[in-house]
Amino acid sequence: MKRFLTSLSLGLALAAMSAPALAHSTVKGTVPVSGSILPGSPPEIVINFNQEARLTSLVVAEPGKPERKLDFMPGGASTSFMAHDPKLSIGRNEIKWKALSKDGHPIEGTIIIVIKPGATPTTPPVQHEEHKDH
Ligand SMILES: [Cu+2]
Repeated sequence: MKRFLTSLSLGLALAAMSAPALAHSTVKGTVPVSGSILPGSPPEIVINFNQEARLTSLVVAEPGKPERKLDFMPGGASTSFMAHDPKLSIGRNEIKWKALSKDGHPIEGTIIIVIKPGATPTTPPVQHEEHKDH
């Protein structure tokens, strides 16, 4: 009986877990984390999704400059996208991304990264990760 109840609750747990899979893909995390203050432009920007998505646009708005497109990879569906050497400017950079969720809905978000020469790298305590500029 105990064994039956255990497998029943496991089944219910799995059913509960599979339900959100039909919802939008959401961002699981970015590197650097939005709100980071860094002494220089990071070597790359990584956006991780909880499930497959298709990144459709990645632009950066820098202080006093027109919006600039960033190249990213891969071009198809993935759970992780990377923009190599984004060459962020000193000041407040708004990295705006747009993607197509696995369920076909458009999703978007913004990552704020502040570049401040001489600053000690500061990341908000949203995520726990190893990240340092070399
Ligand atoms: Cu959706």
